[in-house]
Amino acid sequence: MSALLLSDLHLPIGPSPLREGFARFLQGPARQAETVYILGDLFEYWIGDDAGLRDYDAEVAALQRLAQTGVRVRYMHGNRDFLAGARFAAAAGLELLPDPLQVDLAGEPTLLSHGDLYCTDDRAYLRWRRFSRNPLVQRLFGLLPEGARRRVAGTARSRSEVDKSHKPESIMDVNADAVRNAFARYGVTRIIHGHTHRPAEHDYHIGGRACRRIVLADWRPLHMEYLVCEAQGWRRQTV
Ligand code: LP5
Ligand code: MN
Repeated sequence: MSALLLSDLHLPIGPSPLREGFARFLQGPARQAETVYILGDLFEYWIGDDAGLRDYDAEVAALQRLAQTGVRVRYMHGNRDFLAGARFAAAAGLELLPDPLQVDLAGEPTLLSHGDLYCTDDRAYLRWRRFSRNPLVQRLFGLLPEGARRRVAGTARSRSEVDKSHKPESIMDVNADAVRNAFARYGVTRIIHGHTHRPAEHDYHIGGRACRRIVLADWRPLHMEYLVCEAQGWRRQTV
């Protein structure tokens, strides 16, 4: 049996080829898998389960239908949808995961992560991450009316796009030492992550072990890709 992994779909609210593609994925290849891992940034942004469950009711229902077929759905937060909570997990029939998560994937010790944790050169982002993941900040944000939360999310999205346009590309990728430290700390031979939107494979030699970092592809209307991991190996597949 196989595990399918995907991330960074950034599904928008409203009609989109990306949402159609995800629906095809859930009704098709996902049903042949043992486990589906969604490694963050499934949604454009998530401002709370109250709004999110309405904004993405079709995806939540389709995930629940997939879970009811016996496929295990496991979900890791990204930097856009870290507010997806217990109500979302219950409605979608999925399990929320810590980041990172060590798993045995088709017989290989593997570390799964959204990937932003390894972007340690991006100090401004790490400051934002610390602030936005602060439980008190999240609790205060959750007390705002939905409209105010949407405005804050819109401001954060706009500010992010502006800030990214001024940053050197290099600092928005993972830091090599952070990656090497993760391989050594967890004793895995494979890391799979998203976030950077730089799909590729990177080979390392750490502690006498051949290691590989596989970066998942962000979804574009003309290229909607997921990873298949099975006993025979791994491959990239498109919907
Ligand atoms: O997201 P992306 O791919 O464009 O860029 C990311 C980093 N940016 C972010 C910010 C998100 O896009 C914001 C949307 C999430 C909304 C969730 C709800 C709001 C919760 C509020 C508090 C609980 O993650 C970007 C990285 C890039 O990846 C590459 O790694 O560089 O990081 C930045 O650009 C950091 C910016 O410098 C700061 C951006 C946020 C500024 C917030 C101002 C709004 C005031 C909020 C007050 C509550
Ligand atoms: Mn991301």
